[in-house]
Amino acid sequence: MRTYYIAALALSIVLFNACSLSGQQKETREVKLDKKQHIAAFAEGCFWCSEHIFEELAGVDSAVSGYAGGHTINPTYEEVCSERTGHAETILVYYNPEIISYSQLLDAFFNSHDPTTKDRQGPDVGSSYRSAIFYLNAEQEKLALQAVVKWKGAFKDPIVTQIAPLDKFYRAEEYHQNYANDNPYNPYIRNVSMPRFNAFKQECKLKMKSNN
Ligand code: MHO
Repeated sequence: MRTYYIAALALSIVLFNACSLSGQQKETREVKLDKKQHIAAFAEGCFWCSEHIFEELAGVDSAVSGYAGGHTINPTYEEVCSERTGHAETILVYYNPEIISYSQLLDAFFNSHDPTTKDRQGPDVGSSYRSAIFYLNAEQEKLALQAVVKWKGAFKDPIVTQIAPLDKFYRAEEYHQNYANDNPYNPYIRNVSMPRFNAFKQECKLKMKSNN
């Protein structure tokens, strides 16, 4: 009886550990930031739009939609939309500095949204849609502050962009990745994202992938 009890206890410990481990692995969407890679993090409203815009720039290897700047762990899209987690819809931009510099990415950032509307971008309202530059190091912080000075004359109202260190970045759910390309007939993509994308392509002087 005693042997049976010990065996049952051992089995339940093994099962408990296996379950909690797989749960953790499945649930964590925090992106480990590789110091060897060149990465920028920007929030400028809906990430469906910003991911699409930045991926169009020559020198950008990829952009990932996710959440940054909040205070909860592993937020879901619904939690972020509730405006109770403090996160902003953010993209991580992986870029090649031999083709595009961080300063040029900052130019693309200020050229692709309205940084003067607090907690709002176009039709989307709430702090999850705020304008923010999440810097990864002191050099990026310095360049971001310089970019605000450079761009302030371009807008009628003061720039309200938050400039803060990137603490954690959580990858958004997979259906949010490449959303604009995968859902061209979605009314939001047609009526909000595409006009924003086309205006950016027209105004931005940087080299685009499709113009190569
Ligand atoms: N208001 C839009 C925003 C999408 S975006 C990913 C929507 O709910 O469809 O925040």
